Amino acid sequence: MKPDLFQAPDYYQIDELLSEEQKMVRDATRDWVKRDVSPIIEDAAQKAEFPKQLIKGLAELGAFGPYIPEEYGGAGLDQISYGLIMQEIERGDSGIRSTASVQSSLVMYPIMQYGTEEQRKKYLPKLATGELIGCFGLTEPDHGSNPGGMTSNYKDMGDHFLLNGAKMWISNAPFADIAVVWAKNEEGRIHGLIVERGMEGFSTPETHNKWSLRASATGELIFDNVKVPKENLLPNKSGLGAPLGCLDSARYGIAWGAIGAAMDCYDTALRYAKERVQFDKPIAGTQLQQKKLAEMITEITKAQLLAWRLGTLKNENRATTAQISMAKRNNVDMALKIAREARQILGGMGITGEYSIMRHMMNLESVITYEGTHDIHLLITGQDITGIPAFK
Ligand code: TGC
Ligand code: FAD
Repeated sequence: MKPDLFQAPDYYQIDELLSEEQKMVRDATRDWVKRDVSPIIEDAAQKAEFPKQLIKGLAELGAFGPYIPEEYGGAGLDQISYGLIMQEIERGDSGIRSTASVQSSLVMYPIMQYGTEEQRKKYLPKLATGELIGCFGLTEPDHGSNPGGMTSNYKDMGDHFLLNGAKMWISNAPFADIAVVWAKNEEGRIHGLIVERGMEGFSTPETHNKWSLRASATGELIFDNVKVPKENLLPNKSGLGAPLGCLDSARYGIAWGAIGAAMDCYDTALRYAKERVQFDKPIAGTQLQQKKLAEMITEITKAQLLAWRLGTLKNENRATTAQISMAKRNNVDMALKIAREARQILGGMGITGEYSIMRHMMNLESVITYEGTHDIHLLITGQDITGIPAFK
């Protein structure tokens, strides 16, 4: 892979909107990605292996629980810092950002928000240092966009719960130490349970042959009469709103993360277009390539402003589910379109692993599908503006 010469575009001086702390956190993550992720990520993706050696660095950056209070091992940062960390990590690779998103927003967040003080103290500090890695089991083979229809279930056996069912498409599942699993009780009410690797009847087979997110491990969670201790139930929220609340936090991070992937594609294509000579002049001097590059920087700038404003609302606890959903949909769609255009600017070179663009493009096909598909997010906005749900 070519050396990482990334220079971040900032067409509207958005840096001026950031605090010193936010810029410091962003720059530390940017340096780490350049030093530790860029040199190894293409090889990891080609081999379809999650690079576990990055876990320590992610933890040291504060990427595991950026906004979790320091007393539980988190970094105690604000929401814009969290977003900037996700942006920089996804500039390196969406799969690595996935690991950080899942750990922070889908594992630490529910334990923090819905767990007991004992659960917080037991799990959060170890998740923050990467000593424990978690995964989040919501999607099932027959219930993806409609998680409320889930059939995973648990029964009260007196001194423990008995869990049965299956989850699929679970990021980090093959090597996670714990899983936050959503299942229905005997009344059909959804609750979160912490399932630990090693519990009898719990297995996590890996999903192979992915053309996307190859540097992230994906798998199933199978529960065959798993005895879950009663103290592993997350007691403080139940119903579909509990997992959906976690998704708000993760989707917010993805809205920023996608900007990172788009910035990397744009920056690579701009540099290539200025260097690549055809018909005796750089292709950057042709009207067609300039149109592509001009549209890219315009869309990136709009996405940056959207994310920054959303982060400001989130810091004030005012961001709604529908606002977060719009930013996730818009920014991922933007990034995927930019990746496709950028790949064309590189001609044949665009399909090789010499450059990051094709990897970003393939990754973004998952990002536009997980945490709610593009269509589902259109319907969330549709419901918000009309008051009429069109899911069913
Ligand atoms: P609906 O009737 O709208 O809501 C059910 C209940 O939940 C409440 N609620 C919320 N509560 C808290 N926070 C939120 N954001 C909430 N949104 C809704 C709601 O008030 C209601 O409460 P109650 O008391 O009335 O019961 O639910 P619905 O069944 O109609 O579904 C709505 C829909 C389709 C939008 C939702 O199901 C959805 O978002 N589907 C998409 C599924 C999805 O995003 N799955 C993601 C799986 S995790 C993942 O992909 C991780 S990838 C990680 C990585 O690698 O980065
Ligand atoms: P489906 O729900 O079957 O949708 C298929 C198509 O139908 C889509 O185009 C969808 O938009 C459309 N559709 C569905 N309903 C409607 C409707 N009402 N109106 C119009 N169109 C509709 N899940 C987890 O729980 N944890 C994870 O860690 C996790 N990680 C993932 C990692 C990867 C790499 C991938 C690919 C997925 C992951 N997921 C995870 C699952 C992901 O959230 C689901 O794939 C996603 O929610 C869509 O569900 P589905 O794949 O079953 O598609």
